[in-house]
Amino acid sequence: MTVRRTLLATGLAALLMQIPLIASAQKMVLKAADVHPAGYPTVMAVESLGRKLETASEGRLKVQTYPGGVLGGEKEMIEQTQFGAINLLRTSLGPVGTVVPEVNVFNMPFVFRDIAHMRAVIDGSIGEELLARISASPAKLVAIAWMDGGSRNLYTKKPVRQPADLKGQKIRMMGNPLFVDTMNAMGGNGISMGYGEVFTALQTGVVDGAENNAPSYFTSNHYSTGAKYYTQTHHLIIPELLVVSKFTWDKLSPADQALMKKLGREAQLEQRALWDKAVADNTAKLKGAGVEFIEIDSKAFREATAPVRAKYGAAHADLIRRIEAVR
Ligand code: GTR
Repeated sequence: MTVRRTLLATGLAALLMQIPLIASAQKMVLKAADVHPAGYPTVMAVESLGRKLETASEGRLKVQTYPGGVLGGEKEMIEQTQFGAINLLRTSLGPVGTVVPEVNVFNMPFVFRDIAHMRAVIDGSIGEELLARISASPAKLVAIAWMDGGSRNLYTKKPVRQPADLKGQKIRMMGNPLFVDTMNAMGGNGISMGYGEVFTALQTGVVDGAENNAPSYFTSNHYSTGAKYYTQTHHLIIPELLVVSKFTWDKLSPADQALMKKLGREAQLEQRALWDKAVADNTAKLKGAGVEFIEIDSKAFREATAPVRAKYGAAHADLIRRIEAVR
């Protein structure tokens, strides 16, 4: 009896071991997209993930990166990822809020105390939970990692120190009504527009300003359009996301899926180191190019945006309390 059981168990174990072997025969070149140019921290972290994936899968799985928004704006890239034309996408969480509304909690103005708080949240159980919620949503995106997007600050052609200074100013925001509401509450007129259109819009005066972190502000050359007053509002601290198309994910064996998750987590930490360096480098370059960093107490902007947090946070009071409790 015991011998039979052992034999059976051994047979079963052998069979189970076969499954990943058969399924992992999948060969694929993953198309990875990003709006940022080559050399940007997110692009470099995904390239590194690609090299590791190729080695670990003995060449079966490769990543081909398409940086610089060559495959479209972020909104279009999210759509392409949803139906599998893009396999791996690094995107801001901002526009993802339009397809997975529950992540908008992370997109609310002043929801995180500072960058350290945001990092503690995304690295911990709440971060894991939100990744799982995105993956479980009907959006057809499997979220495997977070990345750092620093804090977003205003850049305008006239100096801004308080909400009243934004009166009548058209400020470009990312495509999600939450951000237009945020800018309107901050005192300006929020205009939703794709990242790739902002440079010309600033140049031609279609908008008077925009908002972003230092690496984006610098690499997009937006600072060279006359929008050279950079007010340190830190109004949005939005993490970035690495997602795999659900169509692609379902073709991967469980072992390959686990590998992707592991490498995603490593990319999250690698990107962070690259990010901190990019923020320091790009801040110095912006200052060198004549950008004026305006240091302010952002309290007035925080208070002005309370109705936005009330509107978008109402359904997530418990989650917000848990975010606040993270130290
Ligand atoms: C950047 C972010 C991009 C894109 C861009 C924007 O900070 O990394 O993914 O969302 O902002 O403002 O559109």
